[in-house]
Amino acid sequence: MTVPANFNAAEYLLGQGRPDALAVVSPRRTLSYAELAAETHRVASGLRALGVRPEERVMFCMVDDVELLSGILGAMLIGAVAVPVSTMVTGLELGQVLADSRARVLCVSGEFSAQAAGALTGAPEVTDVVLDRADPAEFPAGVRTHRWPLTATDDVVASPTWEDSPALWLYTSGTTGQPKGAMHRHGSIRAVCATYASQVLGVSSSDRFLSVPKLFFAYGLGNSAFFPLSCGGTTLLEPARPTPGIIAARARADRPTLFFGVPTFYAALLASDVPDDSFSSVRYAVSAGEPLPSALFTRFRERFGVEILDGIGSTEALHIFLSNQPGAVRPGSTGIAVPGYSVEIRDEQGAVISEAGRPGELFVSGPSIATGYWARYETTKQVFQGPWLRTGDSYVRNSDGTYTCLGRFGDMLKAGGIWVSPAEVEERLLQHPAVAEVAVVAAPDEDGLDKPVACVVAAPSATVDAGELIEFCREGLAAFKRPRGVVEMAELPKTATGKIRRNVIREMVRE
Ligand code: 3SK
Repeated sequence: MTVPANFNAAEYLLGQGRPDALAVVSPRRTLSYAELAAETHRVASGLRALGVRPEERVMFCMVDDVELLSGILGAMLIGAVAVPVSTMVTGLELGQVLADSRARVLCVSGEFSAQAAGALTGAPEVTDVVLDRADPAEFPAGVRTHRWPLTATDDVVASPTWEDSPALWLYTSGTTGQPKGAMHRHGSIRAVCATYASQVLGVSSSDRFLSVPKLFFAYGLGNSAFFPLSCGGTTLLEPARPTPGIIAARARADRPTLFFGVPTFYAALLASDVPDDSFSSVRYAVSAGEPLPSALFTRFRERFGVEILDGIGSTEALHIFLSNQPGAVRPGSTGIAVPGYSVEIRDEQGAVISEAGRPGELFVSGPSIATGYWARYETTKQVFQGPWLRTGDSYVRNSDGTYTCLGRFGDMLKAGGIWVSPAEVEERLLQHPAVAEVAVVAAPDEDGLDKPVACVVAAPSATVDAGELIEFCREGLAAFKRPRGVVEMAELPKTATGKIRRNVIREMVRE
C-alpha cells in the first residue's frame, strides 16, 4: 500500500506568512504570524492535554476573534476535527449538534455561555468546556470547565494527517430541515485557497480581508481564516454583530482590500447613511449566499465606487465555485465556473442540458466537495453523486456562457401554468427607488390559484404604492410575471447567514 504524503492544513496555513507579518487584527488584539503560530500551538497542546485525540470533534461556539481562529487551527493541528457552529442557535439546537457530532470538548465565548450551559443537558457526552471570558459557575457540576487560554503542557508538532484526513465539519440545514454535518478534508482547505482565492481574487500578502459572514459559516471561514493565511495576508476579525455602521467604521479604520458580504447586507449598506468613501481601500467586494440583483450591483458601484463580484458556493463545496471574474462582470449573473471546478445543468430526469436558455438543476464537481454528511446515509446518497454535488439550485446558462440563478428549486413558482423565477421579479422591483428589499413568493388568489406576491421593505423615507410597483413590473417584465399583490414588511425574515427565509414568508402571506 502506498502511504499518502503528510499534509496538515493548519501547519500549511500557519507557514505561509513571514513570521513578523501581521496575521490578525481584532479590536482586542493584533498578532503577527509568529504570535498566531505560538498561540495555536498552545491551544493545540491544551486540547491534547484534555485528552482530544486525532479525528475526535472539538466544537466551537465563539465570536470572531483570535481565540476562535487559533482554536480551529489548534484542533486541526493535532489531527482533531474542528466544528465551528453558529452562535445564533438556541441552547436546544446547540445541544442537538453537540450530540450529533459526539464532541467531548466544547469551547465557548462568554457571550454564549447561557446557550452552552443549556445545551449540555442534551449532550451528556461533553466532558470538558473551555471558556473564553465566561463564568464557570454557570455550567453544570458534571462537566470540567477550563479557562481560555489553555495552558501548553508540551511542544506540539503537527499531526501527520494527509490530504484526505478529516479536518472540519460544518453544520448546515439550508433554509429548513435538520442540521447535518458536511465533512471536509485537510486537502479541501488548500484547494479553495488555490482555486477561488488565488485564481479569481488573486490574493497576495498585501491583502487585508474583512468579512461580514462569520467564521462559523463556510463562506466566512474561507474569507477570514483560510484565504488570508494562505497568502500571508491579514485578517480583520470583527467580534460584534455586523451592522452597516460597525462594518463601515471598521473598513475606514483598518482599510481592507477585499470585502465579503451577502446581498441583504449590501442592501442594508445602501439604505444606511455610512460615508460614501467607507470602502475606498477595497479592490474587490464579493457577494455570495444568494443571487445579487443587478440593481444592487449598480447602486453599490455608483455610491461606493467598488464592483461586487457575485458568486455562489455552498457549505458542501466549502467555498465559491461559480463566480463573476474581475474585469468581466455580468451583473445579475453568477459568472462562470471557478478554475478547477466543472458545472452542469441537468433536467428532472438527470440528463445534462447542453443548450443555453433552458433551466435545470445545477450540479458541481471539484476539489473541495465534502466527503458526505456525518451519519446521514440516505441524504448523502441524494446529494453527493459520484464526483458531482447536487446543489438544489435552479440555474440557466446564458448565451455568453455565464450562468444565472433562478432560485432554489422549491422556491420557483408557477403563474398561469408557466414557471416564474422569483429572482427575476425581485430584480425588476429592486430597480424601483421605493424598494430597499424584496422577496417574491407564491400565494393563492381568490380562486386558490398560486400567483406571485411581492413582500417589500421600503427604502428609507419612501412610500410603497402597490399599484405603482405592479405597473412598474408590467412594463419591465412579461405581464404574467408581474406580482398580483404587494405586502409591505418592516423587515424580511432571514436565516443566520442572511438568506431570506422564503418558507416563512410564504406562510406569512398565506395567513
Ligand atoms: O452560500 C454561498 O454562496 C456560500 C459561499 C461560500 C461558502 C459557503 C456558502 C454557503
